[in-house]
Amino acid sequence: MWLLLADISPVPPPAAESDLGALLWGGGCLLVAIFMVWLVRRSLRARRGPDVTPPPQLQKDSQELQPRLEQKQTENLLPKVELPPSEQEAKKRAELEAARQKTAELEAQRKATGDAKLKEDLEAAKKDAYRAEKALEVEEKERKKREREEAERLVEEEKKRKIAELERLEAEKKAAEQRKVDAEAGQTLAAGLSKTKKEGFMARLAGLFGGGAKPVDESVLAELEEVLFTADIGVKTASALVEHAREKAKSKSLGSAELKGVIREEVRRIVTLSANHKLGGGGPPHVIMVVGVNGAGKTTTIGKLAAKAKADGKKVLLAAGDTFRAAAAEQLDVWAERAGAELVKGKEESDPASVVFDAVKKGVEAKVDLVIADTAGRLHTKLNLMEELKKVRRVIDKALPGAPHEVLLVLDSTNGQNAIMQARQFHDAVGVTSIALTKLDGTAKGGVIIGICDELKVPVAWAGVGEKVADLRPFEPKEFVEALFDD
Ligand SMILES: Nc1nc2c(ncn2[C@@H]2O[C@H](COP(=O)(O)OP(=O)(O)OP(=O)(O)O)[C@@H](O)[C@H]2O)c(=O)[nH]1
Ligand SMILES: [Mg+2]
Repeated sequence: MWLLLADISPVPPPAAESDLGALLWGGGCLLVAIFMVWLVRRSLRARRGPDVTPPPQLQKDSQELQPRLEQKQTENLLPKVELPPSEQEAKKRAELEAARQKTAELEAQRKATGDAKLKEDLEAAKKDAYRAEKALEVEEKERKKREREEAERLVEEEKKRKIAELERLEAEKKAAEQRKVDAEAGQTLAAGLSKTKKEGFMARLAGLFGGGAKPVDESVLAELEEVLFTADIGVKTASALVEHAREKAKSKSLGSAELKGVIREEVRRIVTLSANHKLGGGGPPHVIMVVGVNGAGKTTTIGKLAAKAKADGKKVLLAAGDTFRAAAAEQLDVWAERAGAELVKGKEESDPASVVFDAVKKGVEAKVDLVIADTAGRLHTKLNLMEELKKVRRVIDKALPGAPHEVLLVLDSTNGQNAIMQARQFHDAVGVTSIALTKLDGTAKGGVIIGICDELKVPVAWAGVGEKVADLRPFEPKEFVEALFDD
């Protein structure tokens, strides 16, 4: 150190022989050293920032305060619960009031009479009042504890409710996704029409169109007429198609392949009617009344539509308006459960109109998006089916003015031309707005679609191509024409 200071000191050390000078020089160096150490410590502290360590007593206080602070914070989050005082608390309060009253009376007596003997009684009464006060405090504390427990229980209950709600929403989302997957996994319209194409009139037309460049003369047109008249498209539509082909052949010479193009184009024009596949648009709720003869596939179609609407995230309610068969409501119940829809049903043989009325009312109240009403296909009383259906329609309008927004007629395509006849009857009675043609998968009579569209000008909205939920396809004219005419 000595050597170091000697090195850095700007003043050379005094001569060794001067003791006083050496002492002064040493002291000066020491002061410089102390000053430098102080400077270094100061700059270090400045870099570390101020020392904020609280004094020990303060530390202890804050440790004790922490849990109380946390408790206070949780208490602030708890709902306010006020319980009535227990019997015991009420008793203690009455005792305290009595003791206080007695004290006040004795004090007043003593003041008025100056009776020194009352002093002892007064002391005893004050003690009683003090004891009663303490006992009441214990009871009040108990009540506060119970209130806190109740508040905690309510919070816990709310938490559980929210978790259950989240789980329910999650399950519903999953079910909807599953339904969407199922809906997309069904048979295509082309697969459903394969019998019509391979075995029906289309197979015979294919033979006719396969003549290549051979000109379309009267014999070809006669053959076309014969095929179309025996197809299930109805006489009127068949005649119109032949007439159209004849006109075309007159104006310019046609080859067989061109004849196919002419018929294809005319069929496309006939079946292109605007249909609603949204299962919505009216209301809310959008109300669909489903009609059709027994066995046509009404209930099955309703189940499939409900599953579709649910997959689109809609809230759906089904009305079991076929009250004439106990099994009908049960069947719809199964479909409702499968689709995740609500069901309103009445007693067997109860008035179908009243069941449907209740269902529409309930749909409005419950703010559902879609109500689909099933109806009977046959009545085993003397009642007239069409009159009964008209009544149901009127009643729906009473329950929700402007409803039903759709009257969907379900037709069994295996009935061929009979289906066209049925369609006309239902249309006259209840004003059909769209058609679901079922069982296309099991028949070669798919051409009936052309006849229905042509004669009624009512769009075929849905095509049933199998029994599974997914086997109901929105009927697309372009897809239909391609399925029938394209190789
Ligand atoms: N293959 C096939 N079968 C179908 C289709 N649609 C319905 N079905 C079947 O047709 C039968 C009758 O269907 P339902 O839905 O009970 O007919 P409904 O019109 O309600 O009959 P009722 O209640 O008696 O008036 C059932 O066995 C269905 O599975 C379809 O598109 N393809
Ligand atoms: Mg049914």
